[in-house]
Amino acid sequence: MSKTIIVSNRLPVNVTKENGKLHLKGSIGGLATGLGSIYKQGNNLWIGWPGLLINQSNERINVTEILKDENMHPVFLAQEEIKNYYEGFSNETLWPIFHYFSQYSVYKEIYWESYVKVNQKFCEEVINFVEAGDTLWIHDYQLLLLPEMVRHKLPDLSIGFFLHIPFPSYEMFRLLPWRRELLNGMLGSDLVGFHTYDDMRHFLSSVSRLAGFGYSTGQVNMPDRKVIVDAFPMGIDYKKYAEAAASPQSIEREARYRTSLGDQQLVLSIDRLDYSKGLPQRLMAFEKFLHEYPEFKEKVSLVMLVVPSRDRVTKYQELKEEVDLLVGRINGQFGRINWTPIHYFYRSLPLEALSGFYRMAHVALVTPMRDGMNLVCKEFIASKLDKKGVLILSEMCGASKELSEAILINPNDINAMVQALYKALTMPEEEQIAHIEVMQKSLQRYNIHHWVNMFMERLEEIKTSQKSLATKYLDQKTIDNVSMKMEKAHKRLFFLDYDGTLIPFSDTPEKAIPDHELLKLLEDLTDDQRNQVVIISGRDRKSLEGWLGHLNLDFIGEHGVWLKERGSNWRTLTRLSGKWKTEIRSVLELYVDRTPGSFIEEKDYSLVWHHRKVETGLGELRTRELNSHLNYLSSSMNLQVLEGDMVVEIKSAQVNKGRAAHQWIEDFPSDYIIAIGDDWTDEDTFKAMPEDALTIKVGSTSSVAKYNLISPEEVRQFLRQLC
Ligand code: GDG
Repeated sequence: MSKTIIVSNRLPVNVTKENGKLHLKGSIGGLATGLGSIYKQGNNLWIGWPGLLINQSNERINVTEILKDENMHPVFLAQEEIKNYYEGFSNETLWPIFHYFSQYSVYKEIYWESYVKVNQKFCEEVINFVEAGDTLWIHDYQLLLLPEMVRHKLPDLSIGFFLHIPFPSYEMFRLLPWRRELLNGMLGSDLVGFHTYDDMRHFLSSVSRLAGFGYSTGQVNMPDRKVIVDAFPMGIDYKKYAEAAASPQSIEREARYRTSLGDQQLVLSIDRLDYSKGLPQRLMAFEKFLHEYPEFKEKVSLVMLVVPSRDRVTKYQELKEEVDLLVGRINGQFGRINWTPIHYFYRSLPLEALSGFYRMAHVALVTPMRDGMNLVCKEFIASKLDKKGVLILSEMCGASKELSEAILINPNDINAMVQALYKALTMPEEEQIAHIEVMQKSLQRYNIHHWVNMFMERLEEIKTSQKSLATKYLDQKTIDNVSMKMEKAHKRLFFLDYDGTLIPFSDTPEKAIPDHELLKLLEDLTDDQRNQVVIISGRDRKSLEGWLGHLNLDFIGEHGVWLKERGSNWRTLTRLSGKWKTEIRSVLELYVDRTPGSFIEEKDYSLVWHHRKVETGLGELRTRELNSHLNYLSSSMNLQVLEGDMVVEIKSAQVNKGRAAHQWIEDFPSDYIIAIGDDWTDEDTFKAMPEDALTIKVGSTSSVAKYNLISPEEVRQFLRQLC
């Protein structure tokens, strides 16, 4: 039976050591709850670091045994790996860049080397457990290289990846010395998920600019497969927080806090200690608020819970000092015997305490500078059983895209935060209820279970479509079959497209010169007198003849305008006029002027605008403009506008490859036909083929062709076998 394996840096439990004895403590995190429905079932598994340095082999065996009963498997890290891979590359290199704090990012070769090594270590553990048909779901920035490493070993495995932190814009991401390796690592997945559309957009932009793979509608086109990229905003375990808020323990906690605090209004702030959370700015805003609205003195307090985190990293130690100083300054400045403006806790609290705070707070002040999603704000909303309360939320966190009923602020704008605090603390109850109600409905629906289901279903969908593609994949059995048919045929006809079929694409059209291997292959293929090989291409006559004219080939050039049998001259099927070119060329010139790097290629009966070397994004933009520009002109002039791979081609509507191929078949009867092409212009060729012809699409997109091969290399291998 196939299984699902979850992989993350940390396991959803904490292994602790007290008085020399090992203990297991379940994690309360949302991810653990959400994925609990998966990893706890059957022989499913969660692989990760248990969060503790364990060196002794007997202890390692012990931990492995304990975890086995919980469907978990540990990856043990050495001290130096914790330092360089985890604290180093993950938290001092990736974390700051991904949260737009590039000035804090440290680029050290030793960190990188350890990151690669530990990802490999994870890969080995995964490989030990994974079997054909399994599904792998990898989590977060500590394991960006893992998808590709596993893919390398198990090419057919279904691999999903989810990034919990923001994916930065290209301008940030490109700063990383190992940017390409990281992207390629992620692209080992079948599905890459982010919290928001913006993260997804940024990722795709980096992929196209740095890794050189094109994309369309959330799909990266790799040479051998497709990678789906999508947004899956993570939800919380809504029921758990609503139930916790209703529990006697939380109610009792609230009552206890209330007695100590009196009837002040409470503003709540809960985060891990992290510079991405905007703690100093938040404190400054509260300070300014007390200055500007002195009537709130003694009437409002800020409860600030800061959970210790990464305290061995210098930047975090500095931040801790800054927060301590600010809290001290504000309390010293405004505090009275009977009133403390800020109640500051630097520790972690149990869920019922957290829930008591959520219940009691009038306002939640969630103002990160950057945050992938932020779950605290969602938990606050779910805990508001009476629907009274106000959420002030930073625009810079993923949750702001869903919770538009909150008061949204820019965390760099201290004045906006001051005004937001005033608005929140004076908001009429009906308005509070109306806002909370809308947000609760949405959070109830888009909860953690929904998130898990959406991701897994999408991954399953991709797997199914890959399978159906695999059934069209030209496998060895079919090739043997084809060879037998070929053997019986006295006359065989080949229609072979050139660019993207026999040769990979290159920067400029003139660089796609046939290499020695290809020339030899075509020579061998045509050596057999029974084979007639027609190169059917959009290329002009001159290029085709110049590159391949010395071989025993036939040609259909310019998408079917020109035909040439071996030993004869070029001929056309119809009398065509090229008069239209003057007018269209002047339109294209305009686009060349406006688009550096683009150029026009002129063929006898068509014009092509190339934008392969144009800045990413600009080429696509100009293509859309050009298309709408040509729309009107082309219909009145009976022209066809073809959008190809980084090109727009304009040609007479009277010609296409299908028409020419059809004519060829009539003129040269044969017993067996093979047609291979990659482009959508080749679809016309496929359609023109008789029922018993073998049609092959190069690439993994849908086609009327009967079979698929993935790349020009595979086409060559196939033809070589036929030779
Ligand atoms: C990543 C991304 C993304 C906090 N203090 C205590 C405590 N917590 C719990 C909260 C909440 C969780 O920790 C914090 O969740 P966040 O979403 O804010 O952040 P992370 O989990 O650090 O980080 C983030 C998330 O992944 C999910 O994809 O949202 O953007 O950075 O659940 O309640 N829980 C208890 N005591 C505490 O003192 N019990």
